[in-house]
Amino acid sequence: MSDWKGTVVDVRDQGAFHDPFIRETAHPRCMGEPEHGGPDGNSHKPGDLMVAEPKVKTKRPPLYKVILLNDDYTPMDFVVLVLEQVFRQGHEAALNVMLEVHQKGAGLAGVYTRDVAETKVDQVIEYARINEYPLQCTLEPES
Ligand code: TYC
Repeated sequence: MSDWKGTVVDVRDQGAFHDPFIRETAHPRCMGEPEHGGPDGNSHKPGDLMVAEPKVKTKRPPLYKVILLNDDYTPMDFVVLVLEQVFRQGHEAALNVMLEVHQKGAGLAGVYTRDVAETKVDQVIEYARINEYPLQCTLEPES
């Protein structure tokens, strides 16, 4: 399946070439004056179809850091397990993050889009709660 997101525009009336909504950066293959050869060597005349680039630019969604917080009661092994299970970290990475949180008070568990980050926070807090540990984590915008 093609993932091309351009638009096919009917240029039956020649004015379509001057449509202010078709940006000058439309693909050169599709440009060229009616009745003359375009840069691609093809002629373009009324009734031809031309191709315009998509007018809507997509933006990357904002990202959020999930920060794990230290406390005096949650066992280290449980924190490592959370990092492995919820944040899909390998054992060594999980151990290092847990130690960083333990020593510095907070540490980065992962970076995600808002919905995913919120779900991870909920999972950590719920997982800790049913095990009766006070483990907490929070969200913060990536930058
Ligand atoms: N400080 C805890 C202890 O000594 C371990 C711990 C590490 C707790 C990281 C929370 O996010 C945490 N058992």
